[in-house]
Amino acid sequence: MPMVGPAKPAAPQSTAQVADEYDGFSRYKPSRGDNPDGDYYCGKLVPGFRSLDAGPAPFVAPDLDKLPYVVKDGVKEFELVAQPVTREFLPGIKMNVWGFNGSMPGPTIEITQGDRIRIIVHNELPEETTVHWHGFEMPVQYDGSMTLTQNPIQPGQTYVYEFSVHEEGTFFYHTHVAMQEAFGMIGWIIVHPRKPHDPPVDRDFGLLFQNFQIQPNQSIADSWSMDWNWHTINGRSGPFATPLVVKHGERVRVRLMNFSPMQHHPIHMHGHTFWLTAHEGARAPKSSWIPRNTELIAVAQASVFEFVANNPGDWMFHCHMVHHMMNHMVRPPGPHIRQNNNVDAYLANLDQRPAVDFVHTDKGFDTPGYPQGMKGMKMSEEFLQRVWSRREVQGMRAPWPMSIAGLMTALRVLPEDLYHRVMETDEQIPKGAIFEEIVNRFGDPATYKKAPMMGHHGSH
Ligand SMILES: [Cu+2]
Repeated sequence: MPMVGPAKPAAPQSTAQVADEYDGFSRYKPSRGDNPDGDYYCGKLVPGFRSLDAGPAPFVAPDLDKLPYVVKDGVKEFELVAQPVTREFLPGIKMNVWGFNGSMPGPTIEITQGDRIRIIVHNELPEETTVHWHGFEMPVQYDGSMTLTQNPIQPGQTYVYEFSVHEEGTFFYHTHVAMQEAFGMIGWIIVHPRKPHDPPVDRDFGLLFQNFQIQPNQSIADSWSMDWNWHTINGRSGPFATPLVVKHGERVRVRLMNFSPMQHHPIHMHGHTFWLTAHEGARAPKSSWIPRNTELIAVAQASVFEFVANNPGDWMFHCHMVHHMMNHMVRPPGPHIRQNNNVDAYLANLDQRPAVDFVHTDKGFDTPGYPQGMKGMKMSEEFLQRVWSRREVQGMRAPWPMSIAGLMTALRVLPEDLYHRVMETDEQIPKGAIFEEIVNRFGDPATYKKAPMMGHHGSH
């Protein structure tokens, strides 16, 4: 018998009004639950508001489109075009990468367990390719492993893949040519279960993490590189990666996937504890779920977690590697120690090397290698206008774009009325207004200091 979510309790207006609903756990306030072996500990089986009968919540990968299909003879037929594409990592910063159907990552394929799918792949690359359907248990001839299982698809040629999907879970498609993978040729394949998972979630998000090495003034990745200086989530870098916006009290699923060439990502979410419910291949039995706030995702792995959004606010959601929290990093040119000293005399007289003068007056050099004089990310008027142009960021604190870069985004947990203002109206919301209202209701307004109104651009 399908389980139905409980009647929705009235949304509280402050922490003081919130009661426990589930053995010490509340969907409306930070809480833990009383028994680590209980069903509701850290919200483990607290259902969303969506009924199971409504089917799975639609999958949302911010900043990516879905691939349309037509049904022919009971088969869902998709068309993928492998091609060079331009992707705007940050406003005005367009990179020449490779992807599918004009997008990097490619558009999302969203299907249901039991579907039979046909994917017609056109190769518009200047070289051979194949497409692999990562994780599927299919007839080997459609596996897309270059030369091992099929002849390469030549430039200008088409190849048809067709198979039935008996699995459910988080999958992806990607080229099976290594250097093409480093150029970004990847896309989601989400397979919803025939019988929706219990407990039901209200939201189902996907974040796909990638790295690229792109030298200054270049727009093409160096796929030979062992180092990485550009980082994208669903093909955009923070603060251009669009935040996840949910309603206070909802049950939320997030699927994380790492398609970086060589680096893993410890992904950390602030303000909540989540349950790891699945990895790339399948749902995990509930007895094996693990509560965490940081999850390490290795290359080509996916992790799926669920949580109850019981803590209102704008929360950081990011890779914790320090070099993955910035962008377009380059080694600053020029001397690091002998600042303002010319080394010509030293080099011209190597026999009688003049003594090296390590005397410095800049306190910064007391700590080797720091500060490095890294140039801050340039945020022009146009850049900030684009960042603020999306409804998902309305009412955030004015300087938020300064703190979210590279593999960083935000999770916004908004009480229903504030969610309505941000996501469902075209109201002009002043910068910081939504955040301040959350502090007023759930925080400590007496000690809150508003942000300096930097970056007021455009109408907001
Ligand atoms: Cu990382």
